[in-house]
Amino acid sequence: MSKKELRIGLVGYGFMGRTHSNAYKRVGDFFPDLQYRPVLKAVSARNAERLEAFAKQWGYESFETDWRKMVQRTDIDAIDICTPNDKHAEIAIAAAEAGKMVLCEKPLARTVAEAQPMVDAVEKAGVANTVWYNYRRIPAVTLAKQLIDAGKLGKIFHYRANFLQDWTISPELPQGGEGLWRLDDNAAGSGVTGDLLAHCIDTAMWLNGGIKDVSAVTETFIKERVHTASGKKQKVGIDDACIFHCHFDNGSLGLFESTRYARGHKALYTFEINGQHASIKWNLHDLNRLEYFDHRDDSLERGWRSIHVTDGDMPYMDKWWVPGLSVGYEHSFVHQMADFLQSLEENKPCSPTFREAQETQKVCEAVLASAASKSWKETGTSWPG
Ligand code: SOE
Repeated sequence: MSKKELRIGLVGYGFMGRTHSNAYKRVGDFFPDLQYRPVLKAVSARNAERLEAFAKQWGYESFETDWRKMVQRTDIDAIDICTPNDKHAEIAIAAAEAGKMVLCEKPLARTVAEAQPMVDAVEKAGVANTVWYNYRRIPAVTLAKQLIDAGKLGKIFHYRANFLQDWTISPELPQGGEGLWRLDDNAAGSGVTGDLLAHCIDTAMWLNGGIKDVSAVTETFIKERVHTASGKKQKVGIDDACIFHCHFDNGSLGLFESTRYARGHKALYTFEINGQHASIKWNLHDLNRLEYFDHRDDSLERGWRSIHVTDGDMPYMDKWWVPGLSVGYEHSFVHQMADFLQSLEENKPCSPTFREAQETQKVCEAVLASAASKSWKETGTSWPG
C-alpha cells in the first residue's frame, strides 16, 4: 500500500520542536499500518543559522525564517506550532485560513479570549486540529482511562494531582527570551497554571469529566527579575505556585498543586483517584507503572498492585518492544501523532481538539480569577467541549 504524505511545517525549534520532530520521525517505524506518513517538509524560526542547523540535524527538507511564508506554501499540509504561547493564536489562525491542518503545543493560548478565534478559525476552515497534551498518551495513563471507563473504580470521590518543579528558585534567573519566556507573563500568559496545571486539568477532565467551579491561591515568590529584552529589573507577572480545589461535574472533589519551587523535584507529575470500589495512582517518574487498589479483592490478599504497563495487550504497547520492556516520555508524543494520523484516516477529530483545549483554558482562567479575587469561580466549562 502506498502511503499518503502528511507534509509538516514546524514553527519553532526549542524543546517542544524536538519532541514533535522525534514523533514525526518515529511514528511510521512503530505504527506501520497507518496510511499517512509524516514528511518533514519545512521548519521555521527567526535565527537563520540555528534554524539551518536544526533542519539539518532533524532532516527537514527546507527552512523559512518567516513563518508566514511557510504557512502559504502549497507543499505543506499541516502547521505544527511550537513557539512561545503569545504566538500561537496568530499562527494558528493564519494556518487555518490557508487551509492547513493545525497542531498546537499546549496551552492553546494565553487566555480564553485569545483562544476563541483559534477554535473558530479551525472549525470554520474545517481543518483537522489537535493540542499536544501529551501525558494522556502515556500507556499507564491511558490504562487508567480504560479502567475508569470500565467502571472499575465505581463512583469517584476524589481526584488529586501535583506538578512539581524547582528550576526557577534562583532570583538571578532572568525573565523573557529563549528558554525563559515561561517566566515572562506577556509571552506565557501565566506561570505554573498555564504551563503545568493545564496538563493536570486536561488529564483530569479526560479521566473524570468537567470541572464546575474552583477556589485557588497563587503566589509569586520572586517579585522582580531582570528582563532579557530590557536588561532591567521588571515586575514578575506570572504565578510561581498555584493550589486550587474544585468540584467536578460528577460530584467528586479535586485538589491540585503546582509549583516551580519544590526543591528536589524536576518534573514530578502525579495523580491519584479514589473511587467507591478502587483507587489508582500514577507518577511521571515511574511512568510505566499504574498503582491500583481494589477493595473487592479477597481481604487477606488485598493491597496496592503495581501494574507494569508493558504487556502487548496494554495501550500502545503492542507497537513497541517485547513484554516487560518499558517506554518513556518521548513515546507519549509518538502516540499522539499516531492517533492524529489514525483520526485522519477515519475522518474523526483527534482529542484534545482546539475546542476541548479551550475548556482547559477556561478552567485555568477561572483558577487565576479565583486567586485574584479570593473567591470561588464557576468555570463555565461544558466538557468535552
Ligand atoms: C516546563 O518546564 C515544561 O517543559 C512544560 O512546558 C511542559 O509542558 C511539561 O511537560 C514539562 O515542563
